[in-house]
Amino acid sequence: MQIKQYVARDIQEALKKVKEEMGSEAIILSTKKTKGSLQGPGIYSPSMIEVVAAVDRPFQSSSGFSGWNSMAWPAGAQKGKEPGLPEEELFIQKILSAGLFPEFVQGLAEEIRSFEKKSSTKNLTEAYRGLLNWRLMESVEVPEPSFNAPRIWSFIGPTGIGKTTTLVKLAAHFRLKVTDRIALITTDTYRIGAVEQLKQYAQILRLPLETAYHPEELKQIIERNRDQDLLLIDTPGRSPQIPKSIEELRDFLTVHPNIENHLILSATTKDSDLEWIVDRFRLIPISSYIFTKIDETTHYVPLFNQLIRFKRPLSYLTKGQSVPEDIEPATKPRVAHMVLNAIAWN
Ligand SMILES: Nc1nc2c(ncn2[C@@H]2O[C@H](COP(=O)(O)OP(=O)(O)O)[C@@H](O)[C@H]2O)c(=O)[nH]1
Ligand SMILES: [Mg+2]
Repeated sequence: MQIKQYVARDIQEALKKVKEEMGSEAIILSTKKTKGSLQGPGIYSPSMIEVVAAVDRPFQSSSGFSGWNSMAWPAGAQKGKEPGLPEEELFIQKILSAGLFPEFVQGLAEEIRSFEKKSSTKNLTEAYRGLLNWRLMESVEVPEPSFNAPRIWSFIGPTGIGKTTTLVKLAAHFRLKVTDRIALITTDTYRIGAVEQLKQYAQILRLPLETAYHPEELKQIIERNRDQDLLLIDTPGRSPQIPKSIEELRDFLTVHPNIENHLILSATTKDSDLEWIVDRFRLIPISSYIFTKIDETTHYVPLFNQLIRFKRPLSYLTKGQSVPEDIEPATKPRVAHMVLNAIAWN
């Protein structure tokens, strides 16, 4: 087994170095954050991340076998005690390869390494999985169940991710179960047929639909409908590539202080794009996330990572095209279960 210590500005950069030099089968033995310090007048050395990684074969190191931290060497993996890696390291390796947000894994790895092994703990992996489940649940925020009228909800995100369908599912749900004082509003006047699509649903649900072409019009519509319990605002898909289009949307959605903007993320969106979408849409005040199309994949880790990167409650999950049934309120156990099931345990 070969071991090496890597020092980098952040965990992503450290893991990239490990992967480049040791390959993707490398395992992380320890991670540590060093404190930033003042090195002299005006010279500040920022805090760094130290990662000690190991791989079960020789590798070509560009900088040699530089001072690794002997404290990081897990007992069961010491020379002469090979071949098996300790159960905790195997577990950590699995959650790392699942792509969970590095800072989340880092905290969990520290906890797992210091996990007190009691004689009553028969199955360590199960115990670690329980701990992971617990930490996943803790990381997910869900909205408080309250219905203080009037609620004004908007649905925002790129095109084709399920904004209109989600709005209609919620309109139908609340219309059937809670109140008929609901009004639909659309600002999606860009796409041919978008208003028509919503008009048909509004007719079926016997709900009023109003169209706002300008922010000022939206403000007036909201004022006019202040006696309703729920106002649902559909918006056009905005491209994260065109910041101006998101700014235009912000002009609409800041006309009233009570508008709660739901950022919709689709489970079918590529990992790197999700990150970028969230970063761009943060220009608008986001109250909560909604995850759509969870029926089309089981690759949920990237979605979960967004909950950790930009902390906001997750309000709903949608799981198909049927209105109104393919929607459910998000719960902590449900999300933890989705992520646990998305990890390749074997
Ligand atoms: N499989 C699946 N399809 C969905 C879901 N939500 C929406 N869709 C479909 O995705 C497509 C785009 O939906 P739409 O609501 O028009 O997206 P918008 O452009 O964001 O308003 C439609 O064909 C919907 O039926 C979902 O949860 N699962
Ligand atoms: Mg739409």
